[in-house]
Amino acid sequence: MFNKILIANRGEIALRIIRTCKEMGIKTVAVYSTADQSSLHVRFADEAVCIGPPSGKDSYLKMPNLIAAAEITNADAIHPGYGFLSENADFSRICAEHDIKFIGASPEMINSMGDKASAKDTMKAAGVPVIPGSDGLLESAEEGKKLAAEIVYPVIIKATAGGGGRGMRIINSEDEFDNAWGSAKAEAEAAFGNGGLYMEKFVVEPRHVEIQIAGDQFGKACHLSERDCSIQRRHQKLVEETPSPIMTPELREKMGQAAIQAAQAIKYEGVGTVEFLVDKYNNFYFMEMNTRIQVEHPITEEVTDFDLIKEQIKIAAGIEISGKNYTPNLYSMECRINAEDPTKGFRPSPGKITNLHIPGGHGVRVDSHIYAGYEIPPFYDSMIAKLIVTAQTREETLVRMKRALQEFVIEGIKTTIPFHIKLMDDPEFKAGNFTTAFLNDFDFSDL
Ligand code: MV4
Repeated sequence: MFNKILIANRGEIALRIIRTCKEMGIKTVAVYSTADQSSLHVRFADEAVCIGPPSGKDSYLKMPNLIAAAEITNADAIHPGYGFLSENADFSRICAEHDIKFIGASPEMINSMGDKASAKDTMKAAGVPVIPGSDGLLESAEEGKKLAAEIVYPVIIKATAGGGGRGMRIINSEDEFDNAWGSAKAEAEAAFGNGGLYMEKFVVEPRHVEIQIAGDQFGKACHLSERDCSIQRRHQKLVEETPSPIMTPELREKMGQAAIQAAQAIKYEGVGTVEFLVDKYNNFYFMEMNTRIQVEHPITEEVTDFDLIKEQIKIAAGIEISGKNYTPNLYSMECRINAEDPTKGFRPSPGKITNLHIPGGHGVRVDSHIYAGYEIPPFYDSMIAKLIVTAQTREETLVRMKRALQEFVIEGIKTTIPFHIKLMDDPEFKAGNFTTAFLNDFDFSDL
């Protein structure tokens, strides 16, 4: 087992990792930018190293500083959390070259899933359902138009280096094609330095359902059931829940097996997530695979009683997993509390938290790094807390979530709490009746 883990991250996830390390008897090193000097991850780690100025690219993304911090503190592993360098193949390789275990995917695994068109080819070859479309990249707009006529509009073109919706265009008819092609290509070139595009049939109003998987160094893989992440705004998830309201034992068995096939096709080691789009007939299709711990992992922990960070560390240390698949018999939901003003287009609202009350009680978990008097810096992600509620049924979960949201007091800044309170009363949401398009016509003005 590792002796000391350096956590190459900040905020709630850095704290989350420190907590598990403490329970496992592993020493911890925090790294921090000058903007995070008074953060809780710095206080709760055994050691802390300042790695640079506020900007992420000069601190949490600065590989030489992170490696130097690990070397001077004698850390034998690095946990990257999510975001930052968690899916950076170069960083994974550089850690290995310095004899530091990267608690995450190998450079090969990251690369094989990072190029979306080739990831899709790999999955198709492994027997995982994929959305009908181009075989790999499109050579030209002409080729695209020919294919679109065959697969029938609407179609979607996506950047192979993309993710989070960038370099993506929905095309409803041939007369829109050339414009969409040109702007998607330019956007992909600018954002990723890679203008490669591929095409798919556009699935109208899908659900986003992802399967949590784990694979070990012995070729064993299992799934830990699903999370429904359809409640998103501009590709930012706001609420996640498990089980998915659309799930049945049969569908879970099929999606779970597909996710395990996906993991085994790339000999996946570690915990990961296979994302699927699900259409209104419950057909499901591979979308992307994430080779990191995700923000929404706690809801899976709540219903399976696994500590997913502990599983990551154990797998990285070469310990075998049980290999058992999980069917939950509890409900869990997460609301992301962001320092944003939902009535002003979710614009960031950094600043000082002047007064704070964190909710508690049965079935309530809050993963957060905030405290009364904490100053939220403007340089990073605006998520400041995850409110995770667990109960025996979805109905009880919604009631408990609303109660916990009403108990949550964060003064001095704007947050997404009023949005979540309104959502818990929405009849369609309460009925489990929603797709990724749900928030497109949600009224955020009266919160
Ligand atoms: C799609 C799609 C419909 N049809 N692909 C959005 C981000 C990127 N990861 C893939 N995305 C989508 N791909 C086909 N063929 C709809 C989306 C999509 C979406 C997917 C998941 C969650 C929210 C979304 C919001 C808008 C569009």
